[in-house]
Amino acid sequence: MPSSVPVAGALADIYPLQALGPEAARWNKLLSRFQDTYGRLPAFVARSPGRVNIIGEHIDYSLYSVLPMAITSDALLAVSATPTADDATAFTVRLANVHDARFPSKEVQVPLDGDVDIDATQFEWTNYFKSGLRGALALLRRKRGPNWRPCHLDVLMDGNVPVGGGLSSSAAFVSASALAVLAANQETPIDKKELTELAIVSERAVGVNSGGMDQAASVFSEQGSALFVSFTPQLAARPVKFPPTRPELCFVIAQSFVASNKQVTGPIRYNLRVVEVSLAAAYLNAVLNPPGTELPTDAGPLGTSLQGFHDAFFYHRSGSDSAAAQTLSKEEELGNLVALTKETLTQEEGYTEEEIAKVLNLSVPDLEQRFLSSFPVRAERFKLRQRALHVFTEALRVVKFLTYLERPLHTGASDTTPFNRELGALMNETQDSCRDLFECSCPEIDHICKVARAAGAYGSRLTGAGWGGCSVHLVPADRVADVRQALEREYYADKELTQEQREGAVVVSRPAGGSALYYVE
Ligand code: NG1
Ligand code: MG
Repeated sequence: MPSSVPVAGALADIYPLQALGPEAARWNKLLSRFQDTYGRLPAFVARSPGRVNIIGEHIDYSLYSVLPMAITSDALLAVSATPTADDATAFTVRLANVHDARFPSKEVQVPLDGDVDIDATQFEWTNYFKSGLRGALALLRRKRGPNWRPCHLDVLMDGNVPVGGGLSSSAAFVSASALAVLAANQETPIDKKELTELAIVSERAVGVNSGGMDQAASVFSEQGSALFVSFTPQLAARPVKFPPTRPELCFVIAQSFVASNKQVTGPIRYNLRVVEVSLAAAYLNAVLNPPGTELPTDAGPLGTSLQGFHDAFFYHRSGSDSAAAQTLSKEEELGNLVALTKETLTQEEGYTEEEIAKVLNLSVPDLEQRFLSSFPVRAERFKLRQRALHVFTEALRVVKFLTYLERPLHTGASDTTPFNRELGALMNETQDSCRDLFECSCPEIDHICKVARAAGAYGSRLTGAGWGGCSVHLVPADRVADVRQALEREYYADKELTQEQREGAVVVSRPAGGSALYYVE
């Protein structure tokens, strides 16, 4: 797959646009609003999509592989750039949004030799742009040295990924922003891996200790394919096609309209889970690896990951007796880790800081400094057993899912129902594990999954961070209408929704393309 962000079409040649099909009206509005706001057409539009995760939930920040796909909803940023004057001490970014009633305009000043100011305690739409800007600036300054002068930017945004809906509007926006700043400063061609890594680190500036799945899906995806993303030994992504099945498979995305804002709930939900799995990795390492085995500390949001423990356990324990294990398959390795976790982390009720510190041979203040200081978290006990069991079993399900997809056995079969059901069963197991072990579902999502399965979905589960947001369903094409009707009847009917919400509540999604640049002039 090409390694740099594609540059698509010269929009000026066809403006007003007709070629973008149903999206043409939206793009035309973006360009004409830009002209009204800033007095000229933009130079280009940067686009990055949202994503739905098919399988591999809450394991990216433990550095296990995941299988998301980009959706057609996206963040569009129309941009024009002007050079800064020789005597300027700052550059300016004017930020406007097509949906200005909800997202008011703002002007940001950045000192030429200073940092972008982001207040992560405030939920402010421009923070996402600023975080992409900050990351892109750091990269450009590294590459171009201290005398380089960033351009002034005029930006108009239009995003149609639902905010707080589990389809990763944030990663779409941050990736598009970083892409826009790089392109405006002529840093082309833009390497996809560089852009993704930059967007991952940038998004952490908005207060979430996130993994890298969403940014990778947004940047790397190719139309018509899901994306297999791995994080070790380094970030890599490859497209995976679904084989032709009979009946044909569809991905149905259903909103719960339960919003879970990570900026607000991070300390007891998302960021806490990141801490719990990192503590579990350190704990398993201390108990199961020979004394002195150090986990790699440069990977994952907190530097200590279950994948790091996994590799140390099988491949490079100190005083190595691990060579024998190298004959195991990934599935066997993960199966062994599930069994070892059950034997080692026996406390269903969780572990206190004191209990963990003792095993890690650290003082409580040192434990807090190392694991609990990057973002605030609140917990009496850390559920290491359940969280580690979720991660290892989920990593195993991803391996199985990919193996099924790539096994050519069923191709040409007149009825692939058994194959379809196997994929669905893995998704259902993910949902059970998210609900019971990772505790990131919610009653509404559990209910939606039950309704969809009863109406014909092979597999139904939450997608994304959970605690609300979106669900994804693997449905045979001839049952999509049944699933939609059942959800309308048994979930949406008694909800107060706007017309727009009602129309967008259930959509059939096809795998869309990733980040791209569209030049206007
Ligand atoms: P969403 O659904 O975008 O909030 C989050 C993380 C992912 C991943 C999933 C759970 C961000 C930007 N993304 O997704 O990295 O950990 O949850 O699998 O925080
Ligand atoms: Mg997000």
